Amino acid sequence: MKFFFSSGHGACPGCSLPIAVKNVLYALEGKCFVVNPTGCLEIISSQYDRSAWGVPYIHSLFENAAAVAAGIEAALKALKREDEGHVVVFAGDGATADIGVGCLSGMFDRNHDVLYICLDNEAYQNTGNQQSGLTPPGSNTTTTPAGKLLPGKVGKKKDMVAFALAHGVPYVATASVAYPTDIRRKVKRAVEFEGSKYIQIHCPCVTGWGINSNETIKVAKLAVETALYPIVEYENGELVRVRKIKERKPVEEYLKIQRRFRHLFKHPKGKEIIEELQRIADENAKRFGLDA
Ligand SMILES: Cc1ncc(C[n+]2csc(CCOP(=O)(O)OP(=O)(O)O)c2C)c(N)n1
Ligand SMILES: [Mg+2]
Repeated sequence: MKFFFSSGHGACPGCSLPIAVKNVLYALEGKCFVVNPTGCLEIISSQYDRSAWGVPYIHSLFENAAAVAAGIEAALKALKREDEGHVVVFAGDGATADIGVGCLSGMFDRNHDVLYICLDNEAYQNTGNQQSGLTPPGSNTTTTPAGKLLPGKVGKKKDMVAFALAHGVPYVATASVAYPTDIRRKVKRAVEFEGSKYIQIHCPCVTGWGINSNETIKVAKLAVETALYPIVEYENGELVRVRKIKERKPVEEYLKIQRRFRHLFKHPKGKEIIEELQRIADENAKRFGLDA
């Protein structure tokens, strides 16, 4: 395997981000221009004076990755250099669903030929686990601290797949670091589409989620096997494929091995939130036909 993202970067042991990035770059055979807003990935890979990137790379502001990518794509077209590679964004969930969402909407609306990858570790992890729009209900973060006042995050995980579909994005999918061959297949499929493509990859965070560094993949698998993180694929607005679940597991199995959810098993509101999460999983299973 040729490496487009080298070892020796600064990720925590067990971090899932390099797994996602390496598989995306591998699927593109390194033929791409990477845009990366501020976040963990940028910090672990591009600190002056060293870089883990074996492909052209630009660090954007937190909020404007989609605009920078759109500009690069337009420039490549104007220069008739679009054959040189795909424009790819790797952005965190905070950059995608909250702070960069305006630029992302503009990029989708203009349907720029850009592959936008959201690395969904379900909080602002680089700054120490603050809630984002993609943090799930009940999660303990520094801005939703579980205690007397709060049972962790109150509210929903934003549906960014629906957001992309509402913009008419031609290719939209979710994936997980637990299934790297699926990531590679989806990336290859995505770039067959002209226009914007959105892939949201579930990326467990060892420190923010409070898991053992050798349990990244186990936790990622459980998110899928409980139906809390449905793996879906849309082409031209139509659901074309889902990852079926052989024996769906109760959400407690996923929650109990993560420190961010530990309070739910003793907090007065915990039972209610676990039930809500189970309801979300059941609805996902029904809506996408996940049960095999
Ligand atoms: C405009 C702006 N606001 C806040 C920050 C501080 N900041 C840097 S990285 C980061 C968190 C990034 O979260 P996310 O996009 O989810 O990526 P992750 O680090 O979790 O991979 C924050 C809040 C910043 N750099 N710029
Ligand atoms: Mg994040």
